[in-house]
Amino acid sequence: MKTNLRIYALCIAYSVLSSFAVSCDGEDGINGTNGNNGINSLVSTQIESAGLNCETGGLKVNYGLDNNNNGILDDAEIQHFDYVCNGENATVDLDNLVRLPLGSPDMNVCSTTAWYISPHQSWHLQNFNKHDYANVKSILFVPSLSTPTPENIVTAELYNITDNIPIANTQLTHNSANYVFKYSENIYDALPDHTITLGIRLKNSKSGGATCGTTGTYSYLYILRE
Ligand SMILES: [Ca+2]
Repeated sequence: MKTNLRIYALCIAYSVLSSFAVSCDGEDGINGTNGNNGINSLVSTQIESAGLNCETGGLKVNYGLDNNNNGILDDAEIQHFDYVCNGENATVDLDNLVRLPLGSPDMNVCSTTAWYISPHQSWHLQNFNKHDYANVKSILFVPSLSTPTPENIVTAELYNITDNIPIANTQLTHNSANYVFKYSENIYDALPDHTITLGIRLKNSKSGGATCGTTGTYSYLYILRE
């Protein structure tokens, strides 16, 4: 049994190192009969966009056992994961990070599940054009979010006020009273080529009572340059 476990552990280690799925057969039993086949260990990878986990993007590598033997590492089978980030050893070069303020000061949306966006100009980012910035590697939507009602989920979305449409792939959620920064994926391609005014819109998952979602004092558009 210990030998089987050692072989099995070696199989997992091998599969992790090689990034391939491998089949780990059990060792022959004492009486010459084959042991039970082990469960395949699988590795899957997915692209990780630039953000909180990888400043400049990279890969998310998932590890686990194929418990239902379908040859696929299903979500429920993922036992642990690592991030392999591009330029992992590089330090963040703040000289190449432009932080444009959005939604400052705070916006407080209470007792409504409908989208709300502030009508005030000072809560918006005026005259933004992504082509005004040279050597852009990625652009991230980084709102600060909080909700004091634990069962409520607040959703923030970056909104193109000029054209009256949301920016794709920018919905971010939070359900704690702690103010935290949330990071979108790279939205460079989702931003239009012309000059626009951008704002944050908010909604709650629950209505009534003291249900509120709010942005913090600072929310940003991050522009990361080469
Ligand atoms: Ca499976």
